[in-house]
Amino acid sequence: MKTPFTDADTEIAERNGTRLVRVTPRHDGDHRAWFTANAEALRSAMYEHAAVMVKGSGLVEQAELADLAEEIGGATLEYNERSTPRSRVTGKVYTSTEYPADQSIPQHNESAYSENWPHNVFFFCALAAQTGGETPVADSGAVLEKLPADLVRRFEDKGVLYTRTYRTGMGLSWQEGFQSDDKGHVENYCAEHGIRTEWDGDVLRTRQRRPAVTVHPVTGKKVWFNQAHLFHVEALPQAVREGLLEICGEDGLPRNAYYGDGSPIGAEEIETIQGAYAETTLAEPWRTGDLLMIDNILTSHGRRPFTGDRKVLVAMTQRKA
Ligand SMILES: O=C(O)CCC(=O)C(=O)O
Repeated sequence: MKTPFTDADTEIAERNGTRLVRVTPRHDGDHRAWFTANAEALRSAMYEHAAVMVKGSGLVEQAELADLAEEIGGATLEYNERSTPRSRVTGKVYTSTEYPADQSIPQHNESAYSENWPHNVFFFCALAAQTGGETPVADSGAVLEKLPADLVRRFEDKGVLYTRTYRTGMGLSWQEGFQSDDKGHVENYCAEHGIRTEWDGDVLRTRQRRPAVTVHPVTGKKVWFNQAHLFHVEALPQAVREGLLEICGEDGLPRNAYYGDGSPIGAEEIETIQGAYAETTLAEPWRTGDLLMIDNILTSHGRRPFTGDRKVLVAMTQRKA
């Protein structure tokens, strides 16, 4: 470990290029003092290993998650330009994505479809599920290395075109997606962020082109950083996919992804990407009170299905200058 932790036991879990550092603090009850003393070590462990889980963090208050995230990461961010349902808990602390317990959430770098993605993501387990419910991580550089060079080259050259149709009752409405009831506000936001818009009454279609691969500004590491495999219609279970295509047509799907020039991404390419994630994903069980922190460029996250009640909160931050 380049920057050693003080008053802590550390172990490193590893799977095919993904590493997660488990840190168990040893202190006399003052968890905030422990975090302050270890802030630099936690930051550098995220650069070195990408994912860090502090077991038994001592956090109890929901608002404290934002304070800790600001101390270790940077300024906390609002969840704007949403693609999944989350609720604000307090300030800039949100629930993690509220999808049904029996579903998995595929690995993704948070908001990689947007220009406004967070640099760090902090997940706090306020209540661990009875079974399952892990938040798996996968190293974005390891995913890139697993992918065939010709596929990476195509994606790198063309980027990804994300298409969305916001309508009430099917996926997110534009009001929820953009957190505003004002079409003018949405238009301005989209114009500022290179998003093309098309209105049909209260239905909004958007198209935005983003890179598929990026380079970490601090470590210089080149990584796979996009959500093509999650937006693509092939990511849906067959029955849902067929139903949606029948009702909305390809142009009206709540979400879809193409190559940046508008040409189709094949189903087998999506399968190859899903396979690279599957090979590199590491799932650490949650215990109530654990805190997972990741560098959002270097590490993707997802969610495993679960039973029982589960509450995971999230705070997203910029990078400390
Ligand atoms: O609930 C979790 O563990 C993570 C869910 C997720 O992928 C997200 O909120 O982006």
